[in-house]
Amino acid sequence: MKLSGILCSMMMLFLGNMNADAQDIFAEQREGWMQKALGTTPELMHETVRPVSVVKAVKDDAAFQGWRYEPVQETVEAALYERNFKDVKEITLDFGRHLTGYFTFHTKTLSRCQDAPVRIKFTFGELPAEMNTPLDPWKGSLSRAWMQDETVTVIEVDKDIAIERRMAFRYLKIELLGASPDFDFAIDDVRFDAVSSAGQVQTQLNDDAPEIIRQINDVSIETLRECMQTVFEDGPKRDHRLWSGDLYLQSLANRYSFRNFDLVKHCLYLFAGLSTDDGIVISNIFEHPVPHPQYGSYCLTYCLLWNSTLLEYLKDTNDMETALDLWPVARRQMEDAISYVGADGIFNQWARGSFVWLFFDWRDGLDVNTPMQGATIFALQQTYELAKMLGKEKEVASWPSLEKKMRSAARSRLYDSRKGYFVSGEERQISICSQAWMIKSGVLSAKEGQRALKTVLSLNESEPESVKMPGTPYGTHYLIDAMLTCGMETDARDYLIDYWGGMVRKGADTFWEAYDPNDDFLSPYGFSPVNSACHAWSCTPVYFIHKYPELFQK
Ligand code: RAM
Repeated sequence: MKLSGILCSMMMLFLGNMNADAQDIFAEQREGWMQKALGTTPELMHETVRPVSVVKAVKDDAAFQGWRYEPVQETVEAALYERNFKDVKEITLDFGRHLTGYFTFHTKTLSRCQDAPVRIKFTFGELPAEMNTPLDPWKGSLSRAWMQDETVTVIEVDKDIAIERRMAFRYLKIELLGASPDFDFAIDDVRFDAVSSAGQVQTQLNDDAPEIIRQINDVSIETLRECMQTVFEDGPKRDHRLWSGDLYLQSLANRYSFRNFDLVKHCLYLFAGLSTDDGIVISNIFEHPVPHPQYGSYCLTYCLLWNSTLLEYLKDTNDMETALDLWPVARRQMEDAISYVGADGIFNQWARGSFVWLFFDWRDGLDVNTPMQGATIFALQQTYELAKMLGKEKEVASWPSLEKKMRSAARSRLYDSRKGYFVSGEERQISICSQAWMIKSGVLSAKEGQRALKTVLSLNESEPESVKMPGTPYGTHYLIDAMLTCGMETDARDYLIDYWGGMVRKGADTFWEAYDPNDDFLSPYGFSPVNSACHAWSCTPVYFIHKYPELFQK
């Protein structure tokens, strides 16, 4: 049996264990999908990278999260490789850019003879503050183990030692925890095997593109490159896995950068192969030890974005064979969403009596009822468009009238026509998210959309407490998208430059998972060091900049 066959059988065992009695609606297709997923696993490209400088941490209130690094004069050779590490004790190296991969170092005896092991602590980090904030006692709501500090006991010097765990970082702190008084040694030949499947960028900016746009474009590309591993990962530091909502945005950014559509295909097939017995695409997937979903992570917004990813993939590649093969999965996601829509044409999160996760942004307290009405309408349009491209519209003939009904229900039940914006939930919450998804789904005309966004954004200026703004580049992506959809081109450009450019000005060389210009320490997980500073869903400026060259590149 080939390796892929063995993996496939192991995977079937995993899935089989999940729900032994349920009937698997995709039983006949599943193995074929999984084979196609495994058959499109990309090769990683390797590059050996060495540190470019020694740096010292500076506490600075003006710097992002209060810390920055300054290079010191001495070279890495002089400061580390040629010096007794018992004198060095602690050093921080800058590798010059964000890297993902595997670390190796060498130690050498300088005098006398090793008579005891040596203990060294290595701390890898993406951001200066992450490197300089005490981690313990741990305050985060996610695992402490995401932090990249490792202690190595060197039993034998004069050898290469590799740290097995994959790291994502720019800075590396090395500290001596214990050594013998009876011999001297140095750490030398510190190196990093950087990996990515992205390859070469296939697009270029106009020569006269403004400098800030060039910088934002470059940082977007670096972010995506680092997240392109054997799947489109959400973040190489955290969570190391494939999320379908992130995949949608990555596939758009990929179109205008690496154009690596095989990786999109690989990911689409993984989701299909690992769907539940009743055909639901699970929100996220781990690759190791064998591909498996995060069981139970049912996020309907992400199921629907899988459909949009398939549609975009088809438009990018004309690969009808794949799209036809995966069409039943797309139809199933849509049918599942439709089961939440009441006779009144309103999406009801509790229609089935059990919890369904509807993710739009990590902003605390965001009401998702109205955004979900918009997202469902948008998904109906997108999945119907896919059906038409595949000649399958007869199978879904009832969708256009449902879409119409949902649009008019949205207007009559959720829109405050006097104030000119959408509200959400019993508390009539005002959010960017509600306006963005109602504009994306075409429920508001361009003129109405402009009024809604302008009113809500100006409310945010005068009474910030009354408006839920996105707290991540993910939610902000849909705001820019909505602005462009309803003809607010200049606002979209200014907002993008202000928001993503704000990260660049604060030193980002990859874009961050969470960002609020007014709160450097915002974290969905209760502690900012565990945020991912190179995050897939933040890479979409490259998409906007290239899709609208007249607007962004002049
Ligand atoms: C986090 C990750 C990921 C996102 C989910 C919803 O765990 O940041 O990117 O898609 O949340």
